[in-house]
Amino acid sequence: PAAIYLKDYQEYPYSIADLTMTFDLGEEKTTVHSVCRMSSKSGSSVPMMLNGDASLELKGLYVDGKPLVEGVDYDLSEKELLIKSPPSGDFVLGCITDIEPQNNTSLNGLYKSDGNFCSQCEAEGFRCITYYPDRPDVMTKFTVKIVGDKEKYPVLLSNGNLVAEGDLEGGKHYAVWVDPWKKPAYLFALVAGQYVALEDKFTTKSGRVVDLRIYTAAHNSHKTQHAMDSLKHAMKWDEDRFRLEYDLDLFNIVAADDFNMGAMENKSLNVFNSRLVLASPETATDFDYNRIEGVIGHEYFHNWTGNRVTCRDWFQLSLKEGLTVFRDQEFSSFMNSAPVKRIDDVMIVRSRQFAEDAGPMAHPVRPASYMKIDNFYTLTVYDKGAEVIRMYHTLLGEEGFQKGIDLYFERHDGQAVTTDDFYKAMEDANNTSLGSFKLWYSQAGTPTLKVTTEYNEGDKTFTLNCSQELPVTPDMTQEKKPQLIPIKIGLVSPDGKDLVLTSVQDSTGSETSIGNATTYVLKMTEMSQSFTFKNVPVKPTPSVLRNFSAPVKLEMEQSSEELKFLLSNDSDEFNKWEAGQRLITNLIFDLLKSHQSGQELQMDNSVTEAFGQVLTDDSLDKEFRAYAMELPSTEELADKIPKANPVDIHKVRNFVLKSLAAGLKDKFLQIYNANNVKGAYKPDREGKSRRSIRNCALSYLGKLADSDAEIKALLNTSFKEASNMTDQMAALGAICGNAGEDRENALKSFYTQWSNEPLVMLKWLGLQAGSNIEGNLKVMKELLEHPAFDIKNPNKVYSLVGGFTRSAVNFHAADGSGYEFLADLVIKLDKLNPQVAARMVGPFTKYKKYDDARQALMKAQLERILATKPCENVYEIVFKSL
Ligand code: BAL
Ligand code: ZN
Repeated sequence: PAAIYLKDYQEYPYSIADLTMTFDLGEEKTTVHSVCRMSSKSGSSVPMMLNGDASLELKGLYVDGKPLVEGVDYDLSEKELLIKSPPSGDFVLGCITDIEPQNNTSLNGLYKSDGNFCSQCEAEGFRCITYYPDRPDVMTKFTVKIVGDKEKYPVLLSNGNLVAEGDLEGGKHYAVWVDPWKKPAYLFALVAGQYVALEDKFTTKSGRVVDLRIYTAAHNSHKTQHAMDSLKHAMKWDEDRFRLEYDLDLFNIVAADDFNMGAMENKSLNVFNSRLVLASPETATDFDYNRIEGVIGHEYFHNWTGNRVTCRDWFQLSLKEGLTVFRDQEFSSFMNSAPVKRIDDVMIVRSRQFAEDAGPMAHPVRPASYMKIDNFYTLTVYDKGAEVIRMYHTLLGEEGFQKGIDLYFERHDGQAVTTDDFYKAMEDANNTSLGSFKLWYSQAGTPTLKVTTEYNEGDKTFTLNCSQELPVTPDMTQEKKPQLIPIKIGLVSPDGKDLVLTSVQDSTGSETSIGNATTYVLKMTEMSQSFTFKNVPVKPTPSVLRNFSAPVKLEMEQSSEELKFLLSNDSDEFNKWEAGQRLITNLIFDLLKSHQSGQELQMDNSVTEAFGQVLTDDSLDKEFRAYAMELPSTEELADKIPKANPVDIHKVRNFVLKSLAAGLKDKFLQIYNANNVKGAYKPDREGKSRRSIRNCALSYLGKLADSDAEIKALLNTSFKEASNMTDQMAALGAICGNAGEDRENALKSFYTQWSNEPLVMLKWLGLQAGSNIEGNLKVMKELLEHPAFDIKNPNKVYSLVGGFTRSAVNFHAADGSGYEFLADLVIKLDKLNPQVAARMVGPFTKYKKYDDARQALMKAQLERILATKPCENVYEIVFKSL
């Protein structure tokens, strides 16, 4: 496949006044008749290219009622249809295609899930339905008529408003939907099948009454209340924080069991992967409840950031995704603990996005080229993109940021635009120049920010010497320019309080008066730059990059004493947590050296003591304390060192976990007991915080179960008595850390209890797949054949196969058996579902991070996959990796 380049963008030469589609849904074939009223933008006839997948069967093509002849009027190839000389004025283009949704295992375009029809068109699924200019800058008003069997498909849904419905001969019925808002094809949706709806209403601040409906299969109808509550909270929050109101009288959500993505923001008809919409206390964890709230918000927020203003081309994907992720993060922070949410988001960026940025698929937030856009729904476009939006916010403040947002909508409502347009709106609204900030969009790779500090006792000044290093990435050979990095900083005095900052001078000589704040944002614009704070009465401990003010790797020497000091005193909760992370990371790397040189491991008791203090500090939120006790993942640790041996890292990390568990056993027991409250489950903050620290304690205690009968008994009781899925999974996870009879029994009993709940089975599969018990590959092979697994269902693949790749011990087994297992599955998936197969190749792309032996083994599997001539999605990733 050939690469597509941003620099080659050209406007589509035709505009479409409206599109009328009729879907005749059938069991053998579905017929799609589309009629576009079109006109040439230039007033002259130029060839017209329509996208169309090879799976389409073209049954008719006509212009102004006159059939077109292949070879004469148009040429048809694998991926496109070219009409050679369309009329130069207004005309009507009609197209009839037959498709087979029932055989569509790619879940792209129109397909069937659990007997129902369902669609997914982002990014390029519409071309699997009909021939059409399937690109986001071609926008039009859709009218959709759906005809189907009334008994099999009683519910017929599409975008916009239902304007007509009725019965037809032969047991059929129809519905006609009109969407008054123009939209690109990727936002089209169609759903037809057997559903029941939870109904509610929301009145917008200007008085519009919106009907809200969440559709599910009847047996899941009791699991939609949380999604409905989340939707209403999101609608209200968007009005309060962004002043954005919903613009139709109807908002529908449908849950689909087979879905490649998490969810999709089709105009007024969001389709959700059922795992991100269905929840009950018995079957969903606090984590699930939070995810559902965040994703419901995310898709709803797209109505403005994505639908009302969309992307000009797919290179601009982060225009809508980065911004909408930022919005959903802010929503979740508002609904829950803001510091914990920030920590959560940073953990994802650091453990996964940084790795992507350092690998063969590294690309800027606005990529310059791609082969398959499906491969660019990445952590970089989404999560680094959200960090870029957050930096605007940090630099401009809430008020300045909102002014920029207002101007963006004022200028671009109803348009398909670029990240440059967004940038310009932010600058213009604030009457400022953001200079080299724009480079965050076009330069890939994670900058390293190096900081050294000096305190001058005589002058009472404190200086930070900063330098940034921008790594070479495969996408860009020329030297990178310095990016504007906002560095949020505080100086903590020896008494633990933040010092008041009065003024700062940077190395270019300019001095800024700060006005007595205790936190300040330095704007670093050069490769090297120093900043000197004046009137600093005592030598402070610097707290740098507060709230993770830029997505960079901070390199700054701070002693264990300084880190312990920040862990107990930093007023910035993110940096308080961060101090603990740095402290424990340093310890793990010291121990790793000992381990690799054959020495016995020895825990640093002062670290245990420092963690014990945070754990028991009642002035802190319980959930925050649980997060502070969490160690950096093996993945994140591996990312920090060259030629990493993941199995060694896992062993050392596990040693530290066990040592903390042993050293703090009494405290963990006391916390577990104090928070082991019986009573009805509520997904509120108080309940979530309590369960969070209870289950953190349980998880640590689980590390002692193999040698402590009392703890073993506690785990089993905890599992048996659990009255909600959060506690049940926590107990099962703790029990499953150790091989043996208890583990076997608990897994069996869990399966018996939940085998009829596919979403709970995902947890059962994922837990076993991620196990670090040696030799678990045998279990994986059995699970592949287990009735709870189905290779055609993306969720099951993500749980089982994705889960396995997170097992340091088994995926990275020294004999390469884990790698071979993954490659076998990728080859199988490649024939069924290219998008899912491409996601599963991901772990191989990081092979250069590992030791030589593992590199060779992983590379051999990549070569093996390539030799099977995989689909374009898989090909792009494998080819770029090699
Ligand atoms: N637009 C694809 C799914 C999402 O990011 O909302
Ligand atoms: Zn999105």
